[in-house]
Amino acid sequence: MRKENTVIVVLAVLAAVVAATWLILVAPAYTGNEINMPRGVTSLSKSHYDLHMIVLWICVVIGIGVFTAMFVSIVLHRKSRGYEAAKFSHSTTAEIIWTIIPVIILVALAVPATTALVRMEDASDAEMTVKITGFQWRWKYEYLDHDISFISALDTASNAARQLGSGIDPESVPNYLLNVDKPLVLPVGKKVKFLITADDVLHSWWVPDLGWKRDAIPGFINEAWTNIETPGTYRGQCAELCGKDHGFMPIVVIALEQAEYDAWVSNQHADSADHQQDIERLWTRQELMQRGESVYASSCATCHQPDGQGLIPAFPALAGSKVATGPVDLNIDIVMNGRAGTAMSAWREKLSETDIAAALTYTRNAFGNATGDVIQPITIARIKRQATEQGTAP
Ligand SMILES: [Cu+2]
Repeated sequence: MRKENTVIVVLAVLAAVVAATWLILVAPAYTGNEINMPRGVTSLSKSHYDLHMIVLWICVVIGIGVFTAMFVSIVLHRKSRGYEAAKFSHSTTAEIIWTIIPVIILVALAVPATTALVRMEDASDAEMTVKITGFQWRWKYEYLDHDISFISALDTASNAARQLGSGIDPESVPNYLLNVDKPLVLPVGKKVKFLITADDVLHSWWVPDLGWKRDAIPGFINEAWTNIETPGTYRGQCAELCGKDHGFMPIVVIALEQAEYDAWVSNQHADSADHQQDIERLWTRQELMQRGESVYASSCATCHQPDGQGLIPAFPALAGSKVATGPVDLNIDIVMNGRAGTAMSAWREKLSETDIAAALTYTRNAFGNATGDVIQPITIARIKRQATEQGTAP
């Protein structure tokens, strides 16, 4: 090769290497946006990251090789320099080489990839289990070993800012749309098994720092596991288009050291004793109206609208509605079990007994509805228990 040609080849290879390295390693530092996948905080996420980097660098090397060969051929062997196109139609040697080399690369990559997949699926020997249920549009977490269960929904600040015409600048809300009222709390250094399902439509539980996502499918239980190595707060969201508020069901995981986690568990048990007392005591109408107003704002107003006028025809008005001013039993049934064929979903598992009672009392006495009814949490608890005992609970 002439000296001038060698220089062109070397320059082309150098340019390709610099471009690839800049894109992968340097650009994110300038743009402030990580364009690569996160390394995460679990052994799974780290092994996925390493696997991803190996594949990426192999692709980079292949890309540099192919593009260098292509551009060098185009530049050096161009027609204006007197080159004539070759006339051969095929080359058995070349075909064997370009089949065998990719096969070797693919087989070599399949080994670590399969190992990672097998490890991901192995939830055996877990030290604790959390059942995750997706609802439109919130998550329910049940700690099967601790008798703790709660619903986790979009935080109030994000929820207020997302409403059309709220006048709140989303930029002013910390972790806008990535924050919840009650995060999933887990201990670090423990293998935690997840049983993931859904109660209405398909959802998908996804926290990038844990290194995987898993579909939540009604009538089906998917398994996954994690073992978080670093304490911290990790955010994610539902990753399956699940209806109109799909973008508003974030996930927050807080990983605590074992001692702090144990303290959190005791706190939860104390809270649940309080909840039980809340259900059993008799509430005044004013207390229920007050609580009902905030339950309505966070859970009902998106569809039925803050003024109770609804969005006809999909979401009927509650102001003056036959249901909200008619027989109490029917109203309770619709709120708890939903209404087939309409957008009204069942709230029995999505809200506590106290919140359902408060929301019902509120909607039957607000927006000009003046039934004077007071629905006690204990009534809702009794109906729920009866449905479970009779096996009529959906
Ligand atoms: Cu979802």
